[in-house]
Amino acid sequence: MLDASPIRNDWTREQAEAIYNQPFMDLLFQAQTVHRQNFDPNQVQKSKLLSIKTGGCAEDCAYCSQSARNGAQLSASKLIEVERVISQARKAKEGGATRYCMGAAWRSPKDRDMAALEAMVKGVKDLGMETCMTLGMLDEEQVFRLRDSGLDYYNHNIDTSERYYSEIITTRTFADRIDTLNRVREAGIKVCAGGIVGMGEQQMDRIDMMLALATLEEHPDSVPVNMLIPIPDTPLADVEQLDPIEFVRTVALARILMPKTHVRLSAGRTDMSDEMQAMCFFAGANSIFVGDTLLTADNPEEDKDTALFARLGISAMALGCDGSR
Ligand code: SAM
Ligand code: DTB
Ligand code: SF4
Repeated sequence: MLDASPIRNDWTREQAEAIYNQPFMDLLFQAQTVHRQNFDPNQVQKSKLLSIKTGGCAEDCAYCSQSARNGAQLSASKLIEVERVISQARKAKEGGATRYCMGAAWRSPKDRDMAALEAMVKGVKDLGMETCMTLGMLDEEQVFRLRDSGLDYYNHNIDTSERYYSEIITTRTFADRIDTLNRVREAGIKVCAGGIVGMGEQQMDRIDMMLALATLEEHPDSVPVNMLIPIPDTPLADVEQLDPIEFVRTVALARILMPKTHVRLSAGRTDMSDEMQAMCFFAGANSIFVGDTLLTADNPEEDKDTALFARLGISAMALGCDGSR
């Protein structure tokens, strides 16, 4: 087994492969050891998502219910009102969420939307919550405007390996994604970047995706690991289901390569047993999305997560306790 190591941005493919492919018990033990060196293993952070603009997206992401180019029958909405966002955020806070993530089905925001987006960030921040947005690609001015209105985190996923990227999305490149991530980080907004597994990729793609994140100039503050939710009428609707152990290996690799990062067990929990989720927490996941809807897809009901936390003796991470970086 490789030694638990300090923060490194120079991981090699060989090292990542060796970590990923070691016997499962050794991998879990290493991941849990790194986890305990950096976090309270019995605390999990709760974020809540809200879709502020749904459907009709110009991009062709093969997994997504919101692409206008996919066959999924989701009608396009307009950007929702600022007041509605703030009242939903208030409810999420009452339910124990500390971070509020607002997502829009855009390739990138239009300048005419910026004032409303800024007001959303300010309003949610005034509730005492951490703010996060995911709006697609951003130019420098948009990054500065969001930062100046108080945006704490920006979510922008690389989704898969550079090699597999063009099989999944053709309307933008892997490099476009990295450009936005660099702009966000350079402006001082914390980066949330992860991806999806179970899209028919090879093991090497899962390893390379985590390697790409772990060799960015700085590790992302949060890495969401999504299990594909197959959406009817999208190109990935019938993709073969991934072995769950491969998913856990991917979570463990994220934890070991990026010791101080919040690894979020994101989409796909509805189809995971309590035991599978417990294994992901043991492998170093320490954040989830709560509430019965993600952006458009189902997520476990609040009661189910409360029962899961009680079963496992897990408590919700308080605001500020996750600021370990
Ligand atoms: N349009 C923006 C963008 O793509 O950056 C923000 C919203 S987009 C829906 C946010 C992320 O959700 C995607 O990058 C992808 O990782 C994840 N996602 C979307 N559909 C998914 C699905 N069916 N299963 C798992 N994850 C999904
Ligand atoms: C992320 O990595 N997962 C979240 C969040 N970032 C925006 C989104 C999951 C979306 C799942 C499919 C849906 O709800 O449409
Ligand atoms: Fe649009 Fe984002 Fe869905 Fe891609 S993932 S189609 S960019 S909403």
